[in-house]
Amino acid sequence: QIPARPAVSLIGVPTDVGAGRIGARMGPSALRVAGIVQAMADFGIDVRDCGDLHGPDNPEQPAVGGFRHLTEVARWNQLLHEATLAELRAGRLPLMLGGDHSLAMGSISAVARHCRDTGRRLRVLWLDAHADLNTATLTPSGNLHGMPVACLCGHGPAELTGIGGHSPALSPQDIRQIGIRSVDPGEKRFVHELGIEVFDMRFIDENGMRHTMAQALLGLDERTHLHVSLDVDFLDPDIAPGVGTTVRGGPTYREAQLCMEMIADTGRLGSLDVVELNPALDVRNQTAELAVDLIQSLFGKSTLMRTPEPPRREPTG
Ligand code: 6HN
Ligand code: MN
Ligand code: MN
Ligand code: MN
Repeated sequence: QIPARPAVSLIGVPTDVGAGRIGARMGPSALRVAGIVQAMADFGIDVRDCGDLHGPDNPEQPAVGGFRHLTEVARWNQLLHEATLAELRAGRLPLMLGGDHSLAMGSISAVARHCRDTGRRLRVLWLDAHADLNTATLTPSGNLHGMPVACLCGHGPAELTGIGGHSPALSPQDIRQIGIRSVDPGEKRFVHELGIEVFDMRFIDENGMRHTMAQALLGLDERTHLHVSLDVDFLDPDIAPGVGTTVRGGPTYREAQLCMEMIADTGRLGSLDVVELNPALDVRNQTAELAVDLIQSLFGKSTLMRTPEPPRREPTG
């Protein structure tokens, strides 16, 4: 079965108001410089670049009440929620060019809303070194890019949990986290309490990426909308240095490719965040280029003929 190719809309979200260090605001540009538009168009995807959203600047202030830049993060996410929803309603697959990972609150709340409106089931694959499940009391940093999963599950300030008018946007059961290897002490307890299914690096080491992805993708059907939230720090820092929060011991290039290919094979990909790329920390844009390479696999690029064109002939004899 060859999955159909959806039309894709790129939404640039040039912000780092949720991050601990600045630079991810340049992520959308670096991905465009790495050729993301052409890379998708080259193998037959109808791709449209919607340009960048325009939100508040980074005030670079300390945390207040456990959060840094709450007002700014909320504003960016309102804008992104509307932009994501508009593309979904137009029948297109939104691809968020981040930007720090706090933007997943806006994108995923819109995806969840669209799923409710259209009777679809949602599955979120959270590819990350971190669980991003902190709250105001658990966070060691106040940085909101460490909190999107908590906010989406209804644990956070109303400005963030209520984006799109429905809280919680997401049930912990809809989430699978893959590649996790850095979780703060209080956050660890909260992962357990919410019962989120986590495939951490030890699980991947012991079982391999193939078995890991088979487990994470269990139970999808034709009504499932699959959202992938790809934090670039998921990848091993040896291959992806252009990130603010690198953690050693991540998936290798081959493991990451297999992960993307197995997602592509489901044919259920409906939306995607690519976040936390920080070009100021990158080396000759290699992390952006790697991200584009992996995105191609996620959209069905494969070494052999698994793509719709040229038309396949039935084997004879
Ligand atoms: N990310 N757990 C740390 C914190 O500050 O909450 C790091 C979070 C990183 C978030 O990479 O998207
Ligand atoms: Mn502009
Ligand atoms: Mn991370
Ligand atoms: Mn993250």
